[in-house]
Amino acid sequence: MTPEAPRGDIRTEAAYDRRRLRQWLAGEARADGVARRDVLRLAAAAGLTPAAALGASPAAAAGPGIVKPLPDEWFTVRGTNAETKFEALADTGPLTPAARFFVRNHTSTPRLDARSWTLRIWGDGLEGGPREFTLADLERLPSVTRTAFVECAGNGRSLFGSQQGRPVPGTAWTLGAIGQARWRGARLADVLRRAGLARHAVDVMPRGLDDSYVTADGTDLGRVRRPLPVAKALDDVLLAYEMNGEPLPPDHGHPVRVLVPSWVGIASVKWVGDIEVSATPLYSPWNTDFYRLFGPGHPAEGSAPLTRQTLKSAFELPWNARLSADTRHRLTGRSWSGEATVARVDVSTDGGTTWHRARLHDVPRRGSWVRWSTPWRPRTPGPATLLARATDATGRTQPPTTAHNTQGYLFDAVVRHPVTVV
Ligand SMILES: Nc1nc2c(c(=O)[nH]1)N[C@H]1C(S)=C(S)[C@@H](COP(=O)(O)O)O[C@H]1N2
Ligand SMILES: [Mo]
Repeated sequence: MTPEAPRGDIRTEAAYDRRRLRQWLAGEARADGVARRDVLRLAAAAGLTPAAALGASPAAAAGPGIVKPLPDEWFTVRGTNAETKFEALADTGPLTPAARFFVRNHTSTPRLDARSWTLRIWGDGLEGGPREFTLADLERLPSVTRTAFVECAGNGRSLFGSQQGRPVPGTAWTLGAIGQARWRGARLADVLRRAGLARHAVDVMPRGLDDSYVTADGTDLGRVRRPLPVAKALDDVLLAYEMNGEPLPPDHGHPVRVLVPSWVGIASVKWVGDIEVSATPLYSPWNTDFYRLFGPGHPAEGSAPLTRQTLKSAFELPWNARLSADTRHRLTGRSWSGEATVARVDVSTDGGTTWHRARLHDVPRRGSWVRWSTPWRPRTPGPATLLARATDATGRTQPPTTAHNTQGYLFDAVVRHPVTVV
C-alpha cells in the first residue's frame, strides 16, 4: 500500500477530495467531460460560483418521460421528475410502494431489456482487461437485502425560498423527494473483486444508460455518472436488482441500479451500464459543479462533494390541510437522516412556542426513516403552524434555519407546516 492509497477514507470524502484535487493539479487525475476551468475553480482558493443555469432542467417543459402512472393524489410532477406527496405515505408502512416512490430523472426513463443487459467493468484500476456481467451473473453472487431510503440532495429545496426568503434554481421539491424500499442485489465489492480490482485503484465511476444530460445553456454533460472513492465502493454499496421483492421497475433503474445507503440520491445511479475503475482520480459534473455547497459561508471552490443526507422531518399532511376543531386528531409523520439514527422527535402545534415529544413507531436505524405520531385536539378555528423537530443520536437537532447554498442542497431546518383549523 502506498501512503496515497485512499482505502481508509470510508467516512468522509472531504479528505480524499483534497488529495484528488492535488493529483489533478499535478496531472495525475482525469476529468473527462468537465471543463478545465471548473476543476480549476474547485482548486482555487477564490473563484466564481457555478452558473445558476446548470441547476435547471432543459426538458422541464417537455413533461416527464416517466413510465408509471403519476396520479394526482400521490404525485406532484416537476419537469422530468415526480415528487411523492407526503400525505400519500400516511397509509404506507416503512416501505414506500414502487407505485408511490418519487422519480428523479435527468432526462427520461429508458426501456432496457434485462435479458440482453450487461454491466461492463473497465479501466486501468483492474488487474486484467474489462469484464462483463449479465443479470444472471449478478444473481448468482451472494445477495444482500437492505432497507434504505433514497433521497435527493435537493429534497426540501423550495423551502430555501418559501421559508428563508432566498429562492434557489433547480427542481422545487417540497419534502417528498424521498422514498424507502427494501433493496436486494449483489455487493459492488464482490463484483469489483471478481473483475480483478487492482490495489492501486482509487475511484469507481458508475454510469447510467439513460440519455446524455444537456443543460439549459446547451452543454452536453454526457451520461449521468459520479465517482465514488474505492473505499466507499467496497463498503456497503449494492448493485440492486430488486425493490420491495420485485424486479426493479423501469423508472427506478431496471434492470440494475447502484444503491449507496445514506448518501445523496445521485450516488445511486440508475440503469447502470458500465463502471469505470480508475487508478487515477476521476471527476464528473456530478461531483464538481453539482452536489457541493456553494455560496457565502462555503469555500469559494465549493464544499467537498456531498455524501450523507441530513436530518429532516415531515408531516403526512397536505400543505394547508383542514382539520376540524374540538376533534382529537392523530398527527403522523416521519424523520430521517443519513448521518446518525433519529433519537427523538418533538412536535409543536402552536408555531414553535411549546413542544412535546412524539411517539416513535420504528426502531431507529441510520439510512432509514422513523414513523412517529402525536395526538392533537385543536380548539380555536383559524390558521395554525405545525412543526416537527428531530434530534439524532449524536445530539444534533434540526436547526431553525439552514445556511444558504446556491443550489439548495441539504435543507435541514425545522419546517413550518401551515394548516387551517375549521
Ligand atoms: N442514470 C441515472 N441515475 C440517476 C439519476 C438519473 O437521472 N439518471 N438521478 C439520480 C438522482 S439525482 C436521484 S435523487 C435518484 C432518484 O432515484 P429514484 O428516481 O429511483 O427515486 O436517482 C439518481 N440516479
Ligand atoms: Mo437527486
